[in-house]
Amino acid sequence: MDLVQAINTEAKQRVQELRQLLQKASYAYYVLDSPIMEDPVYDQLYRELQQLENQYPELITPDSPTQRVGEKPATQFISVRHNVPLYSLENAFNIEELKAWEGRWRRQAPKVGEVEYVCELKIDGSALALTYENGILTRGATRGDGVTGEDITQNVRTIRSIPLRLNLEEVETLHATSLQRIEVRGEAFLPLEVFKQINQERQKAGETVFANPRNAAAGTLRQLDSQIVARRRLDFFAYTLHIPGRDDASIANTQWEALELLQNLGFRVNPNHKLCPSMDDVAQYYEYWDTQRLNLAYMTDGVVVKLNSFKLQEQLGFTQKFPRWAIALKYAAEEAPTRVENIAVNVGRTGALTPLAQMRPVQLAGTTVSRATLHNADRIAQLDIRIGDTVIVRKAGEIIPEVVRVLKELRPDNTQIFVMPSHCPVCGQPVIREMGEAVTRCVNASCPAILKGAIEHWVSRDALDIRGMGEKLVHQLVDRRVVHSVADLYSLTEETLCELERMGKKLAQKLVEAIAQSKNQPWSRVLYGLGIRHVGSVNAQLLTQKFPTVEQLAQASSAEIESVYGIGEEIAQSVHQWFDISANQTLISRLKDTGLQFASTVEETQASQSHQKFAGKTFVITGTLPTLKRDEAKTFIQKAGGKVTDSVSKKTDYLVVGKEAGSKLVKAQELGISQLSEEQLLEILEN
Ligand code: 1X8
Repeated sequence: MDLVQAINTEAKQRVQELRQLLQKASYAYYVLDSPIMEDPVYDQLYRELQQLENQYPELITPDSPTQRVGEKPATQFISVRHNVPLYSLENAFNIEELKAWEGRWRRQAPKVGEVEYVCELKIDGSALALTYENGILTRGATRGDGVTGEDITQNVRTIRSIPLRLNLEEVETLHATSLQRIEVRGEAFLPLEVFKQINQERQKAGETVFANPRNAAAGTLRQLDSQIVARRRLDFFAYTLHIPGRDDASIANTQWEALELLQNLGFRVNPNHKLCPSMDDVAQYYEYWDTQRLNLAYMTDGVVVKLNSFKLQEQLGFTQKFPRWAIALKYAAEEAPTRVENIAVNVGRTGALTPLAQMRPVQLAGTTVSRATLHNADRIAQLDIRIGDTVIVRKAGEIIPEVVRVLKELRPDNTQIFVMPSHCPVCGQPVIREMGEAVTRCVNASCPAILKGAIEHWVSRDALDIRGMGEKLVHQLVDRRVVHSVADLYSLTEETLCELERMGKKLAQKLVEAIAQSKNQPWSRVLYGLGIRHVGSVNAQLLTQKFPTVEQLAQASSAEIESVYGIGEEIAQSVHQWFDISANQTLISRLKDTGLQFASTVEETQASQSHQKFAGKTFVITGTLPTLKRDEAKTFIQKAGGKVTDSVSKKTDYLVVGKEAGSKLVKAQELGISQLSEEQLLEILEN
């Protein structure tokens, strides 16, 4: 062997070694979510591999970690035919429809007795078909119309949780079979955080925003430049395994086994799948995830229910469009089209003018929606919404409905463009819009709209909780000029109230009593009730814990306020400025004279402290906890006032450790950070 050959052999060995190391590290990080290597170490090994490959280009293989990001953007995508079509799923929207589906498949397979179902979360992303030959990723294609899709292999390679090389040896040995060619299907998706970030960037750049994570994922996958795709941090959950030309089920007999196999091959499989021996279990899973899905880092719009047995799946087969052995059990639609009939302008308690779309009523997430906020003039211009347009409205979780986009293709000729008024629609005074601000405001301190809003907020449930003081009553009090400030509520008499519409002696008496009762509400509620910008009820509690009297808070500097755990600069400034305004000082002094609470009692201070067991403490969670999901543990800690971060540092107070903890545990040990088991964590919280 001559010298050149010897060097080559040495380089070849090192290249192989580096690839193995990098592949393991990447798998631990992206699939197992438990890193085994520090980032700088990974980067160094990666650079070493890159250098060797530059030097010996003949050593480059398609499964090398350096091949994840391609050099040249594609000019177009090539159409490819799927070996096995990618079917879509039939939808059911409730348990009755699910039971009807069971009835249908049972009629087709009358001899079948009890069965098992596998429930999986339906991911709001974009389906991919991946082909592996001899364990190497050779093709990644979009779903397309289900029969033909587009070859987007270059982009698929950038998804870190998709293995470029499968862990074949172990699986083949275990099953005594060879997997020359397999096809894996799954969902590529954008984590919600990435989705939001992309939209923020697009909005800043004046580009149109993606309506949902599915569109964003699909749009990203069809990017011609794979460098852009790599930056978008797509992720992937695998859910179907096909072995073309072999249906003897020798390697997996059930969907449950297939999911395990996919995991063993090196794929990320969504951990929330469940084996359900009855329809009741399926219903329970569906209900559980209806609320829990809101805590996930990605969007789900339903549950996929599949018959577990491959034999039964085969027996049932497919209709023209769908498999008969699976169904998507969807959660109530949160988006729907409707028509904008008018755009009104609402003036809130901060004086902000908010344009409101008045729409033809539609059913959304189980409620009727006829109004949606349009936020401000910029948003209207950006979406280009006109009166008469057909729009898509969305209602997500607790949030008020909003217009997501305009269906421009349905725009009639006679639409009207909306113009923000130059005068407050309530008090008639000129409005202002400050430089660099999106919001138009009425700045007339005695604007009835602002006063009404302030009083409604003051009497609301989380503030002073004055029962019986509804919107209509507040409006009358302001419109008849009986009340000019929240302080005036405390001099209302039964006689004055009795002069109002629909007010009897009994009701008036009750109201006066409720108003008097509110004087016993704690300082934190009073502070919240003042309606200072950015001071919600949680912030009010944080502030009153640190500043037990109004004097202490009023005299605090911005920096002192900001030093409260959980209070940021914007909030601190807003509070400081509020107390600087003389009209507000007068208000405080008048309210104090009525006997309202502007200081915490000793009991309150103690109670709030014992309530907030983890106040000021920072936690990191690592490994798999025995019973709690990570998000659940996180919520528990946050509710007790703690903060949960992703990486261990000197600032970490506790590491919550589960099974198969990786580098975080090592680092915590190095730094001497206290560890807690799930059991210990729960014990502290319960005591
Ligand atoms: C679509 C999806 C499936 C699954 C999850 N998310 C989806 N969007 C799953 O089976 N876990 S299956 C599927 C289809 O067959 N069209």
